[in-house]
Amino acid sequence: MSDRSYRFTHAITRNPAASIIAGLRAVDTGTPDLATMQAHHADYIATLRETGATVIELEALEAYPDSVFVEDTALCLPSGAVVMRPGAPSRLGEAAEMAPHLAALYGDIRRIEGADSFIEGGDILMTETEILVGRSARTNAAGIAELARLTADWGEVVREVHTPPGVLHFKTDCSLLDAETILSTTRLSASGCFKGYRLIDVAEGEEAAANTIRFNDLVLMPAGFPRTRDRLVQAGYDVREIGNSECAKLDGGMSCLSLRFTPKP
Ligand code: CIR
Repeated sequence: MSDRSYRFTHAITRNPAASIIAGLRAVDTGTPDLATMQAHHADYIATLRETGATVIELEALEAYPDSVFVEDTALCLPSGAVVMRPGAPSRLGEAAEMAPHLAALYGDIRRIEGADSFIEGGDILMTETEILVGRSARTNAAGIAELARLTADWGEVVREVHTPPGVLHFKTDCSLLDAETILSTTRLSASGCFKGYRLIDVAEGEEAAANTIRFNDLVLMPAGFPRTRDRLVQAGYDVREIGNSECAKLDGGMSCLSLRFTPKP
């Protein structure tokens, strides 16, 4: 069995900028505190490194308040990387900033280029057998179709699904835990999009715990969701809780903070 969807040699992160206080958010629940966010971010990076992976830390980009959320800028696959075209106008330029860093590690870089195509990495869940992409306010049918075209000769199968209404990204509500298992909110799994996978539901009232990452032998999850943590521990996962209070004010979580991949030069 392959394990391309959760075993990686590398990750890329970007340090939070002071401009993070101007980051996008659906609901204003307070101004993020930069020092606390930096401390959480350092803990996140140390945990990724604990698995033996190489973590490339990029410098902060003041011009892009949301640039700490690097996941949205690209999709890294075993055969190559695809540079995204974010649907948030203030984030479009972040993808171009990421491209050279990926080009240094991958021999084959492709780009979503259609003027009407929008797609963000947060809407994409790679599993062992397919790439699920949720349509959302940031990701449209044209973006998904372009991704499918660009990756077909790499043997990738793209399946279009739906992000629940009012939810920022598809992966705000789900994460891959291993080759067969997905952690999901019930509002998302109720759509039937995970038929054939083993499902673990987040505890009721802990929907914000759905955005975790399986990275090598660890599962990184946001701190503060004890019932969901217990379910994951009971299921046998090696769980690490990371503070996420500041990123949560900007609708960000564990997956948003890194690109995870094994380069193919
Ligand atoms: C945004 O609204 O774009 C950022 N404030 C949060 C992005 C979170 N990214 C992700 O879920 N992949």
